[in-house]
Amino acid sequence: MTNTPFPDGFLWGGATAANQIEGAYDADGKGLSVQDVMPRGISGPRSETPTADNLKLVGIDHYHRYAEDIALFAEMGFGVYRFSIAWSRIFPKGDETEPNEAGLAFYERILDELEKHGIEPLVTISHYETPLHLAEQYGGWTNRELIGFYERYARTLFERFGSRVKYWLTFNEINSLLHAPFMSGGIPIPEGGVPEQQLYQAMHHELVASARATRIAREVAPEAKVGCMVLSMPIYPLTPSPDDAVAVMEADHGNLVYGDVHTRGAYPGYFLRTLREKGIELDITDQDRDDLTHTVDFVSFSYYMSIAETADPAKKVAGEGNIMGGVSNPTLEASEWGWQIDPVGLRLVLNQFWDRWQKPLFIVENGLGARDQLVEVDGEKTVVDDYRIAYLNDHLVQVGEAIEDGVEVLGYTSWGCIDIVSASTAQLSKRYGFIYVDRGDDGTGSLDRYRKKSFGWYADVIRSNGASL
Ligand code: BGP
Repeated sequence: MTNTPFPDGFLWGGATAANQIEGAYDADGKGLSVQDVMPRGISGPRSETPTADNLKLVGIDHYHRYAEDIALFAEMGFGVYRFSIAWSRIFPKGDETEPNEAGLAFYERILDELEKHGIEPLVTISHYETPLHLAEQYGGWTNRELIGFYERYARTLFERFGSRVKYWLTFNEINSLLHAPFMSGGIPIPEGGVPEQQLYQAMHHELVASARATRIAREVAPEAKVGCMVLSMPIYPLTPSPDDAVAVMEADHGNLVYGDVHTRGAYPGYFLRTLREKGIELDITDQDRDDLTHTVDFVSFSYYMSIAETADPAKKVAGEGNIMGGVSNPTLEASEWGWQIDPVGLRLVLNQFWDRWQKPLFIVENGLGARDQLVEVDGEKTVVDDYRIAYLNDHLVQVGEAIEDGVEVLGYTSWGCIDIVSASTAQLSKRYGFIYVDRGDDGTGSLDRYRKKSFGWYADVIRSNGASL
Protein backbone atom coordinates (compact mmCIF):
# COMPACT_ATOMS: atom_id res chain seq x y z
CA MET A 1 0.00 0.00 0.00
CA THR A 2 1.74 3.23 -1.14
CA ASN A 3 -0.55 6.03 0.12
CA THR A 4 0.33 5.51 3.77
CA PRO A 5 3.28 6.65 5.93
CA PHE A 6 3.18 3.36 7.87
CA PRO A 7 5.99 1.01 6.80
CA ASP A 8 5.43 -2.58 5.63
CA GLY A 9 5.51 -4.84 8.69
CA PHE A 10 4.19 -2.13 11.04
CA LEU A 11 2.73 -4.04 14.00
CA TRP A 12 -0.94 -3.15 14.55
CA GLY A 13 -2.74 -4.55 17.57
CA GLY A 14 -4.11 -4.08 21.05
CA ALA A 15 -3.05 -4.20 24.68
CA THR A 16 -4.37 -5.50 28.00
CA ALA A 17 -3.02 -6.45 31.43
CA ALA A 18 -3.53 -9.68 33.38
CA ASN A 19 -5.04 -8.06 36.47
CA GLN A 20 -7.53 -6.10 34.40
CA ILE A 21 -8.69 -8.84 32.02
CA GLU A 22 -8.14 -12.37 33.36
CA GLY A 23 -10.16 -12.70 36.58
CA ALA A 24 -9.65 -16.18 38.12
CA TYR A 25 -7.69 -14.31 40.81
CA ASP A 26 -7.01 -17.46 42.85
CA ALA A 27 -7.27 -20.20 40.20
CA ASP A 28 -4.70 -22.97 39.66
CA GLY A 29 -2.34 -21.91 42.39
CA LYS A 30 -2.22 -18.18 41.65
CA GLY A 31 -1.18 -16.11 44.67
CA LEU A 32 -2.62 -12.69 45.51
CA SER A 33 -1.18 -9.59 43.86
CA VAL A 34 -1.52 -6.00 45.08
CA GLN A 35 -4.36 -5.60 42.57
CA ASP A 36 -6.45 -8.23 44.36
CA VAL A 37 -6.66 -5.90 47.38
CA MET A 38 -7.22 -2.67 45.42
CA PRO A 39 -10.99 -2.57 44.93
CA ARG A 40 -10.98 1.21 44.34
CA GLY A 41 -8.08 1.57 41.90
CA ILE A 42 -5.24 4.05 42.35
CA SER A 43 -6.86 6.50 44.70
CA GLY A 44 -8.86 4.25 47.01
CA PRO A 45 -7.65 2.47 50.17
CA ARG A 46 -6.50 -1.16 49.89
CA SER A 47 -8.60 -3.90 51.42
CA GLU A 48 -7.16 -6.39 53.96
CA THR A 49 -8.19 -9.33 51.78
CA PRO A 50 -9.91 -9.61 48.36
CA THR A 51 -13.45 -8.20 48.55
CA ALA A 52 -16.42 -9.14 46.38
CA ASP A 53 -16.71 -5.54 45.07
CA ASN A 54 -13.25 -5.83 43.49
CA LEU A 55 -14.18 -6.28 39.81
CA LYS A 56 -10.67 -7.58 39.02
CA LEU A 57 -11.34 -10.86 40.87
CA VAL A 58 -13.48 -11.91 37.89
CA GLY A 59 -12.37 -9.25 35.37
CA ILE A 60 -13.99 -10.24 32.07
CA ASP A 61 -13.18 -13.93 32.71
CA HIS A 62 -10.51 -13.93 30.02
CA TYR A 63 -8.83 -16.75 31.95
CA HIS A 64 -11.54 -19.03 30.54
CA ARG A 65 -12.59 -17.04 27.42
CA TYR A 66 -9.13 -16.23 26.01
CA ALA A 67 -9.66 -18.33 22.84
CA GLU A 68 -12.87 -16.41 21.95
CA ASP A 69 -11.21 -13.06 22.67
CA ILE A 70 -8.07 -13.81 20.66
CA ALA A 71 -10.24 -14.99 17.75
CA LEU A 72 -11.96 -11.56 17.82
CA PHE A 73 -8.53 -9.84 17.81
CA ALA A 74 -7.60 -11.97 14.81
CA GLU A 75 -10.86 -10.98 13.08
CA MET A 76 -9.69 -7.36 13.30
CA GLY A 77 -6.38 -8.45 11.75
CA PHE A 78 -4.08 -7.91 14.75
CA GLY A 79 -0.40 -8.42 13.95
CA VAL A 80 0.57 -8.10 17.63
CA TYR A 81 -1.13 -8.51 21.00
CA ARG A 82 0.31 -7.00 24.19
CA PHE A 83 -0.59 -8.77 27.43
CA SER A 84 1.05 -9.16 30.83
CA ILE A 85 1.99 -12.32 32.67
CA ALA A 86 0.70 -12.21 36.22
CA TRP A 87 3.81 -12.59 38.40
CA SER A 88 1.80 -14.29 41.17
CA ARG A 89 0.51 -16.97 38.76
CA ILE A 90 4.13 -18.00 38.19
CA PHE A 91 5.50 -17.37 41.71
CA PRO A 92 2.41 -17.18 43.96
CA LYS A 93 4.26 -15.53 46.86
CA GLY A 94 7.11 -14.18 44.76
CA ASP A 95 9.94 -15.60 46.90
CA GLU A 96 9.63 -19.30 46.00
CA THR A 97 12.51 -21.01 44.20
CA GLU A 98 10.31 -23.15 41.92
CA PRO A 99 7.56 -21.79 39.61
CA ASN A 100 3.88 -22.79 39.62
CA GLU A 101 3.59 -25.06 36.59
CA ALA A 102 -0.18 -24.45 36.21
CA GLY A 103 0.51 -20.74 35.85
CA LEU A 104 3.07 -21.31 33.12
CA ALA A 105 0.67 -23.70 31.39
CA PHE A 106 -2.01 -20.99 31.17
CA TYR A 107 0.32 -18.66 29.27
CA GLU A 108 1.42 -21.55 27.03
CA ARG A 109 -2.26 -21.80 26.05
CA ILE A 110 -2.40 -18.05 25.34
CA LEU A 111 0.69 -18.32 23.15
CA ASP A 112 -0.78 -21.35 21.36
CA GLU A 113 -3.90 -19.33 20.45
CA LEU A 114 -1.84 -16.35 19.27
CA GLU A 115 0.36 -18.64 17.17
CA LYS A 116 -2.75 -20.24 15.65
CA HIS A 117 -3.83 -16.81 14.40
CA GLY A 118 -0.38 -15.57 13.45
CA ILE A 119 -0.42 -12.82 16.09
CA GLU A 120 2.95 -11.72 17.55
CA PRO A 121 2.95 -11.72 21.39
CA LEU A 122 4.31 -8.64 23.21
CA VAL A 123 4.70 -9.57 26.89
CA THR A 124 4.82 -7.22 29.86
CA ILE A 125 6.71 -8.99 32.64
CA SER A 126 5.31 -6.86 35.47
CA HIS A 127 2.18 -4.76 34.97
CA TYR A 128 1.33 -3.36 38.41
CA GLU A 129 0.98 -6.95 39.64
CA THR A 130 3.60 -7.34 42.39
CA PRO A 131 2.82 -10.45 44.50
CA LEU A 132 1.09 -9.26 47.68
CA HIS A 133 3.42 -11.39 49.83
CA LEU A 134 6.42 -9.39 48.53
CA ALA A 135 4.60 -6.18 49.42
CA GLU A 136 3.59 -7.25 52.92
CA GLN A 137 6.61 -9.34 53.99
CA TYR A 138 9.42 -7.43 52.23
CA GLY A 139 8.07 -3.86 51.78
CA GLY A 140 7.85 -4.21 48.01
CA TRP A 141 10.52 -2.60 45.84
CA THR A 142 12.03 -0.65 48.73
CA ASN A 143 13.69 -4.00 49.52
CA ARG A 144 16.74 -4.90 47.45
CA GLU A 145 15.76 -8.59 47.65
CA LEU A 146 13.05 -7.94 45.09
CA ILE A 147 15.73 -7.60 42.43
CA GLY A 148 16.65 -11.26 42.94
CA PHE A 149 13.01 -12.40 43.01
CA TYR A 150 12.26 -10.46 39.81
CA GLU A 151 15.44 -11.83 38.20
CA ARG A 152 14.34 -15.41 38.94
CA TYR A 153 10.85 -14.65 37.58
CA ALA A 154 12.20 -13.05 34.37
CA ARG A 155 14.69 -15.88 33.83
CA THR A 156 11.86 -18.42 34.20
CA LEU A 157 9.82 -16.59 31.54
CA PHE A 158 12.73 -16.22 29.11
CA GLU A 159 13.69 -19.90 29.53
CA ARG A 160 10.11 -21.10 29.05
CA PHE A 161 8.83 -18.63 26.44
CA GLY A 162 11.96 -17.01 25.00
CA SER A 163 11.72 -18.96 21.74
CA ARG A 164 8.04 -18.02 21.25
CA VAL A 165 7.98 -14.38 22.40
CA LYS A 166 10.07 -11.84 20.52
CA TYR A 167 9.01 -8.61 22.27
CA TRP A 168 9.29 -8.12 26.04
CA LEU A 169 8.63 -5.15 28.33
CA THR A 170 10.23 -5.22 31.78
CA PHE A 171 7.87 -3.03 33.85
CA ASN A 172 4.65 -1.25 32.93
CA GLU A 173 5.03 2.56 33.25
CA ILE A 174 8.16 2.23 35.39
CA ASN A 175 8.03 6.03 35.93
CA SER A 176 4.78 5.84 37.91
CA LEU A 177 6.38 4.35 41.04
CA LEU A 178 6.97 7.69 42.81
CA HIS A 179 3.34 8.63 42.17
CA ALA A 180 1.61 5.30 42.94
CA PRO A 181 3.96 3.42 45.33
CA PHE A 182 1.62 0.57 46.28
CA MET A 183 0.21 -0.14 42.81
CA SER A 184 3.46 0.40 40.94
CA GLY A 185 6.05 -0.63 43.53
CA GLY A 186 4.17 -2.91 45.92
CA ILE A 187 5.19 -0.50 48.66
CA PRO A 188 2.82 -0.38 51.67
CA ILE A 189 1.92 3.27 52.33
CA PRO A 190 2.01 4.25 56.04
CA GLU A 191 0.24 7.25 57.55
CA GLY A 192 2.15 10.29 56.31
CA GLY A 193 3.28 8.55 53.15
CA VAL A 194 6.44 6.73 52.09
CA PRO A 195 9.68 8.62 52.87
CA GLU A 196 11.27 9.97 49.64
CA GLN A 197 14.56 8.18 50.39
CA GLN A 198 12.72 4.85 50.25
CA LEU A 199 10.79 5.76 47.10
CA TYR A 200 13.95 6.70 45.20
CA GLN A 201 15.73 3.59 46.45
CA ALA A 202 12.77 1.53 45.19
CA MET A 203 13.04 3.29 41.81
CA HIS A 204 16.73 2.35 41.71
CA HIS A 205 15.97 -1.29 42.53
CA GLU A 206 13.42 -1.48 39.70
CA LEU A 207 15.86 0.08 37.24
CA VAL A 208 18.55 -2.44 38.23
CA ALA A 209 16.04 -5.29 37.95
CA SER A 210 14.98 -4.07 34.51
CA ALA A 211 18.60 -3.99 33.35
CA ARG A 212 19.28 -7.46 34.80
CA ALA A 213 16.28 -8.83 32.90
CA THR A 214 17.75 -7.33 29.73
CA ARG A 215 21.11 -8.97 30.48
CA ILE A 216 19.44 -12.35 31.13
CA ALA A 217 17.44 -12.10 27.89
CA ARG A 218 20.67 -11.62 25.93
CA GLU A 219 21.99 -14.83 27.53
CA VAL A 220 18.87 -17.03 27.50
CA ALA A 221 16.77 -15.73 24.59
CA PRO A 222 19.16 -14.03 22.16
CA GLU A 223 16.34 -13.46 19.61
CA ALA A 224 14.30 -11.51 22.15
CA LYS A 225 13.90 -7.74 21.90
CA VAL A 226 13.63 -6.12 25.34
CA GLY A 227 12.07 -2.71 25.85
CA CYS A 228 11.41 -0.42 28.76
CA MET A 229 7.90 1.03 29.12
CA VAL A 230 7.14 4.52 30.35
CA LEU A 231 4.04 6.64 30.77
CA SER A 232 4.53 9.53 28.32
CA MET A 233 2.98 12.94 28.76
CA PRO A 234 4.09 16.02 26.79
CA ILE A 235 4.37 19.00 29.12
CA TYR A 236 3.67 22.51 27.83
CA PRO A 237 4.60 25.78 29.62
CA LEU A 238 1.42 27.48 30.85
CA THR A 239 2.91 30.81 29.67
CA PRO A 240 5.98 31.71 27.51
CA SER A 241 7.80 32.93 30.64
CA PRO A 242 11.29 31.40 31.01
CA ASP A 243 10.35 30.36 34.57
CA ASP A 244 7.53 28.22 33.18
CA ALA A 245 9.97 26.76 30.65
CA VAL A 246 12.28 25.76 33.53
CA ALA A 247 9.31 24.25 35.36
CA VAL A 248 8.59 22.18 32.24
CA MET A 249 12.23 21.10 31.91
CA GLU A 250 12.33 19.94 35.54
CA ALA A 251 9.00 18.12 35.30
CA ASP A 252 10.09 16.49 32.03
CA HIS A 253 13.38 15.39 33.62
CA GLY A 254 11.33 13.57 36.26
CA ASN A 255 9.99 11.30 33.53
CA LEU A 256 12.82 11.29 30.99
CA VAL A 257 15.33 9.93 33.52
CA TYR A 258 13.84 6.43 33.18
CA GLY A 259 14.34 6.31 29.42
CA ASP A 260 17.77 7.95 29.83
CA VAL A 261 18.92 5.19 32.21
CA HIS A 262 17.47 2.44 29.99
CA THR A 263 19.14 3.77 26.84
CA ARG A 264 22.37 5.36 28.14
CA GLY A 265 23.06 2.94 30.99
CA ALA A 266 23.73 5.48 33.77
CA TYR A 267 22.03 8.21 35.81
CA PRO A 268 22.16 11.64 34.10
CA GLY A 269 23.60 14.68 35.84
CA TYR A 270 20.26 16.44 36.30
CA PHE A 271 19.02 13.40 38.28
CA LEU A 272 22.09 13.44 40.55
CA ARG A 273 21.30 17.12 41.20
CA THR A 274 17.72 16.17 42.18
CA LEU A 275 19.09 13.64 44.67
CA ARG A 276 21.57 16.18 46.08
CA GLU A 277 18.88 18.82 46.52
CA LYS A 278 16.57 16.32 48.22
CA GLY A 279 19.39 15.09 50.47
CA ILE A 280 18.93 11.55 49.17
CA GLU A 281 21.90 9.15 49.15
CA LEU A 282 21.04 6.10 47.06
CA ASP A 283 22.56 2.73 47.97
CA ILE A 284 24.18 1.93 44.58
CA THR A 285 26.70 -0.92 44.36
CA ASP A 286 29.39 -1.35 41.71
CA GLN A 287 27.40 -4.36 40.50
CA ASP A 288 24.34 -2.08 40.10
CA ARG A 289 26.33 0.35 37.97
CA ASP A 290 27.53 -2.52 35.80
CA ASP A 291 23.99 -3.92 35.52
CA LEU A 292 22.58 -0.56 34.39
CA THR A 293 24.90 -0.59 31.37
CA HIS A 294 22.74 -3.37 29.83
CA THR A 295 20.53 -1.05 27.78
CA VAL A 296 17.29 -1.86 25.96
CA ASP A 297 16.59 -2.65 22.29
CA PHE A 298 13.57 -0.32 22.06
CA VAL A 299 11.51 2.12 24.10
CA SER A 300 7.77 1.65 24.52
CA PHE A 301 5.27 3.97 26.10
CA SER A 302 1.65 4.74 26.90
CA TYR A 303 0.06 7.93 25.61
CA TYR A 304 -3.33 9.34 26.68
CA MET A 305 -2.96 13.01 27.39
CA SER A 306 -0.69 16.02 27.73
CA ILE A 307 -0.41 18.48 30.61
CA ALA A 308 0.84 22.02 31.24
CA GLU A 309 3.26 23.18 33.91
CA THR A 310 3.91 26.51 35.62
CA ALA A 311 6.40 28.02 38.05
CA ASP A 312 3.66 30.17 39.59
CA PRO A 313 2.56 28.57 42.88
CA ALA A 314 -0.75 30.41 42.67
CA LYS A 315 -1.58 28.54 39.44
CA LYS A 316 -0.33 25.12 40.55
CA VAL A 317 -3.68 23.37 40.72
CA ALA A 318 -3.14 19.75 39.68
CA GLY A 319 -4.99 18.67 36.57
CA GLU A 320 -8.08 16.68 37.57
CA GLY A 321 -7.71 12.90 37.31
CA ASN A 322 -3.99 13.06 36.53
CA ILE A 323 -1.68 11.11 38.86
CA MET A 324 1.44 12.64 37.34
CA GLY A 325 1.00 16.27 38.43
CA GLY A 326 0.97 19.27 36.07
CA VAL A 327 -1.84 21.74 35.52
CA SER A 328 -4.72 21.88 33.03
CA ASN A 329 -4.05 23.25 29.57
CA PRO A 330 -6.77 25.82 28.77
CA THR A 331 -6.47 25.13 25.01
CA LEU A 332 -7.47 21.46 25.23
CA GLU A 333 -10.68 19.51 25.87
CA ALA A 334 -10.67 16.80 28.53
CA SER A 335 -12.27 13.36 28.73
CA GLU A 336 -14.95 12.66 31.33
CA TRP A 337 -12.10 11.64 33.67
CA GLY A 338 -10.21 14.89 33.17
CA TRP A 339 -7.53 13.50 30.81
CA GLN A 340 -6.74 16.26 28.31
CA ILE A 341 -7.10 15.02 24.73
CA ASP A 342 -4.13 16.03 22.54
CA PRO A 343 -3.41 14.00 19.38
CA VAL A 344 -0.62 16.40 18.32
CA GLY A 345 1.07 15.62 21.64
CA LEU A 346 1.66 12.10 20.38
CA ARG A 347 3.66 13.42 17.42
CA LEU A 348 5.62 15.65 19.79
CA VAL A 349 6.49 12.86 22.22
CA LEU A 350 7.46 10.50 19.38
CA ASN A 351 9.86 13.15 18.06
CA GLN A 352 11.20 13.95 21.54
CA PHE A 353 11.91 10.30 22.37
CA TRP A 354 13.41 9.55 18.96
CA ASP A 355 15.61 12.67 18.96
CA ARG A 356 16.76 11.91 22.52
CA TRP A 357 17.37 8.16 22.43
CA GLN A 358 17.57 7.09 18.75
CA LYS A 359 15.96 3.76 19.69
CA PRO A 360 12.98 2.22 17.83
CA LEU A 361 9.73 3.25 19.56
CA PHE A 362 6.60 1.20 20.28
CA ILE A 363 3.28 2.81 21.27
CA VAL A 364 1.88 0.15 23.59
CA GLU A 365 -1.06 2.08 25.05
CA ASN A 366 -3.37 4.69 23.56
CA GLY A 367 -7.14 4.83 23.78
CA LEU A 368 -10.23 6.63 25.01
CA GLY A 369 -12.06 5.55 28.14
CA ALA A 370 -15.78 6.32 27.84
CA ARG A 371 -19.17 5.29 29.19
CA ASP A 372 -20.32 3.31 26.15
CA GLN A 373 -24.00 2.50 25.69
CA LEU A 374 -24.97 -0.90 24.24
CA VAL A 375 -27.68 -0.42 21.58
CA GLU A 376 -29.32 -2.51 18.85
CA VAL A 377 -28.54 -1.64 15.21
CA ASP A 378 -30.06 -3.80 12.43
CA GLY A 379 -30.85 -6.48 14.99
CA GLU A 380 -27.26 -6.62 16.29
CA LYS A 381 -26.12 -5.40 19.72
CA THR A 382 -23.31 -2.85 19.36
CA VAL A 383 -21.94 0.50 20.51
CA VAL A 384 -21.90 3.44 18.12
CA ASP A 385 -18.54 4.75 19.42
CA ASP A 386 -17.85 7.45 16.83
CA TYR A 387 -16.08 9.41 19.63
CA ARG A 388 -13.56 6.59 20.05
CA ILE A 389 -13.03 6.31 16.28
CA ALA A 390 -12.38 10.07 16.14
CA TYR A 391 -9.92 9.91 19.08
CA LEU A 392 -7.97 6.97 17.66
CA ASN A 393 -8.05 8.26 14.09
CA ASP A 394 -6.69 11.67 15.16
CA HIS A 395 -3.91 10.04 17.19
CA LEU A 396 -2.93 7.62 14.44
CA VAL A 397 -2.76 10.45 11.89
CA GLN A 398 -0.17 12.04 14.21
CA VAL A 399 1.78 8.77 14.38
CA GLY A 400 1.90 8.96 10.58
CA GLU A 401 3.20 12.53 10.84
CA ALA A 402 5.96 11.39 13.22
CA ILE A 403 6.93 8.59 10.84
CA GLU A 404 7.16 11.21 8.08
CA ASP A 405 9.41 13.18 10.51
CA GLY A 406 11.77 10.20 10.37
CA VAL A 407 10.80 8.58 13.67
CA GLU A 408 11.18 4.77 13.69
CA VAL A 409 7.94 3.34 15.10
CA LEU A 410 7.70 -0.46 15.47
CA GLY A 411 3.98 -0.67 16.16
CA TYR A 412 0.85 0.46 17.92
CA THR A 413 -1.23 -1.52 20.42
CA SER A 414 -4.40 0.35 21.33
CA TRP A 415 -5.10 0.20 25.06
CA GLY A 416 -7.93 -1.95 26.27
CA CYS A 417 -8.66 -3.53 22.86
CA ILE A 418 -11.53 -5.24 24.70
CA ASP A 419 -13.44 -3.70 27.62
CA ILE A 420 -11.54 -4.48 30.84
CA VAL A 421 -11.34 -3.15 34.38
CA SER A 422 -9.87 0.37 34.57
CA ALA A 423 -6.60 0.69 36.54
CA SER A 424 -7.30 4.12 38.04
CA THR A 425 -11.00 3.65 38.83
CA ALA A 426 -11.16 -0.18 39.16
CA GLN A 427 -14.45 0.08 37.27
CA LEU A 428 -15.72 -1.49 34.04
CA SER A 429 -17.79 1.57 33.07
CA LYS A 430 -14.63 3.34 31.85
CA ARG A 431 -14.57 1.35 28.61
CA TYR A 432 -11.75 1.38 25.98
CA GLY A 433 -12.50 -1.64 23.84
CA PHE A 434 -13.31 -2.31 20.22
CA ILE A 435 -15.33 -5.10 21.86
CA TYR A 436 -18.05 -4.42 24.44
CA VAL A 437 -18.23 -6.82 27.39
CA ASP A 438 -21.57 -7.20 29.12
CA ARG A 439 -20.53 -6.69 32.75
CA GLY A 440 -21.35 -3.64 34.84
CA ASP A 441 -19.73 -1.92 37.81
CA ASP A 442 -22.11 -3.88 40.04
CA GLY A 443 -20.52 -7.09 38.78
CA THR A 444 -23.65 -8.32 37.00
CA GLY A 445 -23.89 -9.20 33.30
CA SER A 446 -23.65 -12.11 30.88
CA LEU A 447 -19.95 -11.46 30.06
CA ASP A 448 -21.01 -11.76 26.40
CA ARG A 449 -18.84 -9.92 23.88
CA TYR A 450 -20.22 -7.53 21.21
CA ARG A 451 -18.36 -5.80 18.36
CA LYS A 452 -18.51 -1.99 18.59
CA LYS A 453 -18.53 0.25 15.49
CA SER A 454 -14.81 0.88 16.09
CA PHE A 455 -14.17 -2.86 15.61
CA GLY A 456 -14.82 -2.61 11.84
CA TRP A 457 -13.10 0.76 11.62
CA TYR A 458 -9.88 -0.61 13.16
CA ALA A 459 -10.02 -3.71 10.93
CA ASP A 460 -10.02 -1.33 7.92
CA VAL A 461 -7.08 0.65 9.34
CA ILE A 462 -5.08 -2.56 9.78
CA ARG A 463 -6.08 -4.02 6.41
CA SER A 464 -5.02 -0.79 4.65
CA ASN A 465 -1.91 -0.38 6.83
CA GLY A 466 -3.13 3.06 7.81
CA ALA A 467 -4.19 4.27 4.35
CA SER A 468 -7.85 4.45 5.50
CA LEU A 469 -7.11 7.02 8.25
C1 BGP B 1 -2.20 2.96 32.21
C2 BGP B 1 -2.03 1.50 32.59
C3 BGP B 1 -3.04 0.58 32.03
C4 BGP B 1 -4.40 1.19 31.79
C5 BGP B 1 -4.34 2.62 31.30
C6 BGP B 1 -5.70 3.27 31.23
O1 BGP B 1 -1.65 3.71 33.21
O2 BGP B 1 -0.75 1.06 32.16
O3 BGP B 1 -3.07 -0.54 32.89
O4 BGP B 1 -5.22 1.01 32.87
O5 BGP B 1 -3.52 3.38 32.12
O6 BGP B 1 -5.98 3.84 32.46
P1 BGP B 1 -7.35 3.59 33.20
O7 BGP B 1 -7.61 2.13 33.07
O8 BGP B 1 -7.12 4.03 34.57
O9 BGP B 1 -8.37 4.42 32.46
